[in-house]
Parts: sequence; structure tokens; C-alpha cells
Amino acid sequence: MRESLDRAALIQLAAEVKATARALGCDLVGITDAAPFDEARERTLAWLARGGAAGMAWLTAERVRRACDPTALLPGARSFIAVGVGYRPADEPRGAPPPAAEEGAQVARYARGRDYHDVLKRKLWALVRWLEGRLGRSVAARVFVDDGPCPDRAVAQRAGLGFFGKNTNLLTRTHGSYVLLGSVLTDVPLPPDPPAVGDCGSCTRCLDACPTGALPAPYVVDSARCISYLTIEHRGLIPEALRPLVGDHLFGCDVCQEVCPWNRLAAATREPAFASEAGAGRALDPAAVLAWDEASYRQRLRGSPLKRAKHQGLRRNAVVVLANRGAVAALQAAARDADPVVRAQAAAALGAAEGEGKAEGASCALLAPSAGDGRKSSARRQHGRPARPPGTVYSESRD
Ligand code: B12
Ligand code: SF4
Ligand code: SF4
Repeated sequence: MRESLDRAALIQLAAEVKATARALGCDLVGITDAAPFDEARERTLAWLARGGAAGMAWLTAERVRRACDPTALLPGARSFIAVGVGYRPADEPRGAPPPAAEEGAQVARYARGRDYHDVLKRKLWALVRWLEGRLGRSVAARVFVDDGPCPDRAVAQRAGLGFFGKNTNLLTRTHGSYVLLGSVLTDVPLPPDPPAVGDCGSCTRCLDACPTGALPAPYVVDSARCISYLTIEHRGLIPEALRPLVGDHLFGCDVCQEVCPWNRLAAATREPAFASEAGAGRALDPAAVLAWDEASYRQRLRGSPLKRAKHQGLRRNAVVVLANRGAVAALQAAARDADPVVRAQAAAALGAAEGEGKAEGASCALLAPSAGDGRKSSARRQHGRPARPPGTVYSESRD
């Protein structure tokens, strides 16, 4: 039997839920109801219809419709408890530049420590257990952190955590966009918070800075061009037209967040599991990554989100970085690798170099300036212009 708490008791319960979530290490907590997310559904369906999801075949229209209807996810659902955990690295001052090439190839900030899915889910299940203890009954609940059918950003916005930035990330007043999101959907009718309001005003820094032109319009990501997609989700070859624009990014990309004025104010993470020492760190030597066999990859990346790219994908990314650094000898060796994708990515880079070299009368265009010395500005000049990559589709199911 469900308890019937009056409004005052529910307000008190919501305050205790928030205090408990904060004590569990959540920096931001808010509550929203279980009404459908109509605007998120329509925007996401339109984005899917335009091919915005590229090769993420698991992101289907059917999944989006279900995700945006909370009572389809949990019969009897009444409210979401939305949380955000800040991840701006504590070992970097605000606005610090990305790691220099000598330090290694770049790892996106969210992925430097331990896998945030595990970290946030542990906190959220602990919150569910606390709620059950507090109410003295079992609670119907589902926990969502990224990989579930749930519009994480729309839930967080409606629960008051932050507003949508033009780079599509949720911007919060305390942690900027460097915040990872999760939620508990439950049958407890907690009183909702007001949705967050705010906007980017006339700023377009992220659109202007994106190295590949993957933000063709405010609030729209073209995944097929996005370095985050290409280095994490995409399987197979990174299209040769985009390869130089990937620059020194080994895993993920933060450029559209680095330039965001809201991140100048972002508080540093207080989550020990997100510290660089807890995981892969800020940067990895691309030659070492290329040399990893399956066993060393597993051992080095235990509990790390970098495993999302898989052994093959990370080694392919290492080839791309080495190509962009002009490491011809490493590419020549990689062109004889046992892995067909690694081999083909290296051969494509060497082939492109030879082609460009012929056109320019040089012996090898890979000896041209490396990433970080002006390549980004040339990429910016090309913003929105390079040809779309071929629509290679590789499917992979998520939860
Ligand atoms: C697929 C996916 C990707 C794809 C597509 C990205 C995208 N922008 O859609 C790729 C692989 C490219 C990607 C990249 C990244 N991702 Co990602 N990704 C997801 C995932 C799994 C689904 C997102 C999705 O459905 N996209 C489709 C779009 C159309 O929908 P949406 O972003 O969910 O929400 C839109 C609607 O809600 C809509 N909307 C609804 N109402 C309204 C009202 C108004 C007025 C407006 C303007 C908009 C609006 O606007 C939102 C933004 O476009 C979510 C987790 C999840 N389950 O939600 C994480 C998630 C969005 N990713 C996350 C992160 C951290 C990243 C990266 C920063 C990682 C990195 N450093 O490399 C990059 C950022 C790239 C970027 N600029 O977006 C975080 C974002 C946290 C935050 N603060 O926003 C999430 C929420 C995971 C999590 N639980 O923390 N990601
Ligand atoms: S700046 Fe990077 S993460 Fe942002 S949209 Fe462009 S390629 Fe994707
Ligand atoms: S860089 Fe500017 S436009 Fe982009 S998300 Fe930040 S405030 Fe908005």
C-alpha cells in the first residue's frame, strides 16, 4: 500500500532527498514531474530524420518516443530526481589550455578518471535505498545515466539544473557545462522544482570554434562531423576529409566547452573518482596506445570510459593523431598492422599524404605543420565546408 503524505510532508521529503543526494556527492539536485518531454521528443525526432545521429543505430525513433514518455519507462512514475556531478578537473586551473603534444594526445575531461556511469549509478541507487528506508516501503524506481532510454538533458533542464547552450550541452550556473547528468525515475510524487531559465544571448563562440563544423546551427550537433562521435562511437575508418581536423584528440573533444564563457566560472570537481590519477589521465602517448595489445588495453583501462571506443577504435584514433603529427615511420609500421581498421587508417593517411605531396611537389605532406600550430585555424576557415563523410553505419546497441 502506498503512503499518503500531505503536501507539507512531501515538501519536507523533497528537502531531505536533496540533502541526501548532496551528501552522496551530487553537486546539483532538482526534481521534476513525470509528464512527457514533448519538445525534446520533437527536436530529437527531427534531428534523427536529418541524419544527426550518424552511425549510432541504437538511437532510434522508437527509443526516443519511449524515452520521452516517463510512464512508458516506469508504470506509475510520478517524479524524476535529477542530479549533476561536476567534472572540471581539479588539477587544471580554469581556462587551462589542452595538454601540449609532448604530454600526449588529448583525453576529454569527462573521461580522465573512472567511468561516470558507474560513479553516478552507485550514488543514485544509494539514494533509492535511502528513500526506501525513509518511507519504510519498497519504491518503484529506475536509474538513468547516459546509457538508458532517457533524455538526460531535458530532464535536468526541467528539474532546474541548467539551460540548453548552443553547443547543446546543459549549462549550469555553478559548474558550467562540465557536469555529468543522471536521474532516478520513481513512483514517489515529489513536488517539482521550477525549470531552469537562461540562454546564450548573442554568443556564438562554440559554433565558431568547432574544428570540424559539427555545430551547423545553434542547438544542433551533426554527429557525423563531431570529433566526440568520431573518436568514441564511430566504428571503422575515420573519413579522410575529417582526419586532419581531428587534430590531437585521442578520445572525445572539449573544444566547444573550452571556449564557453560559462566554463570560466565552473567549480572544480569534488569527486575523487574523476581525478586524472583514478583513470587514463589528461593525455596518453599515441605511440604507446598503438602498441597496446588486447591484454594491456584491458589492464590499462580497467574502469575507464575510454573502453567505449574499444581496443580497435582507440588504436585507430592513435593512428589518426600520429598522422596529424606527421609521424611517417609509425604510420608505415601501422600500415602493416594485423588489425584491418588500423592498417587501413594508416594506409589512407599515407595515401593522402602521397597525393597531396604529388600535388604540392613535396615528398610527403605528412611532414606539413602538425596539430596545434595553426591547423585549428585552418579548420575554422573551413567551418561547415568540408564534404560530409560517407555514411558508414556501424550499429551497437545500448541499454
Ligand atoms: C548521443 C549522445 C552524444 C552524441 C550526440 C550529441 C548530441 N548533442 O546530441 C555525441 C557522440 C556526438 C555526443 C558527444 C558528447 N557528449 Co554525449 N550524449 C549522448 C546521449 C547518449 C544522447 C543524447 C541525445 O539523445 N541527443 C539527441 C539530441 C537532439 O537530444 P538531447 O541532446 O538529449 O537533448 C536536446 C533536447 O532536449 C533539446 N531541447 C528540449 N527542449 C528544448 C528547449 C529549448 C528551448 C532548446 C533550445 C532545446 C530543447 O535540446 C537538447 C540539446 O539539443 C546523452 C545521454 C542521454 N541519454 O541523454 C549524452 C550526453 C548528452 N553527452 C554528454 C557529454 C558529456 C558529451 C561530450 C561533452 C563528451 C566529450 N567531451 O567528448 C560530447 C559533447 C558534444 C556536443 N557538443 O554535444 C553529457 C552532457 C552533459 C551536459 N552537461 O550536457 C550527456 C547528457 C551524458 C550524461 N548523462 O551526462 N553525445
Ligand atoms: S567542438 Fe568538438 S565536441 Fe563540440 S561539436 Fe565540435 S567536434 Fe563535437
Ligand atoms: S560558447 Fe556561447 S553560445 Fe556556446 S554554449 Fe557557451 S554561451 Fe552558449
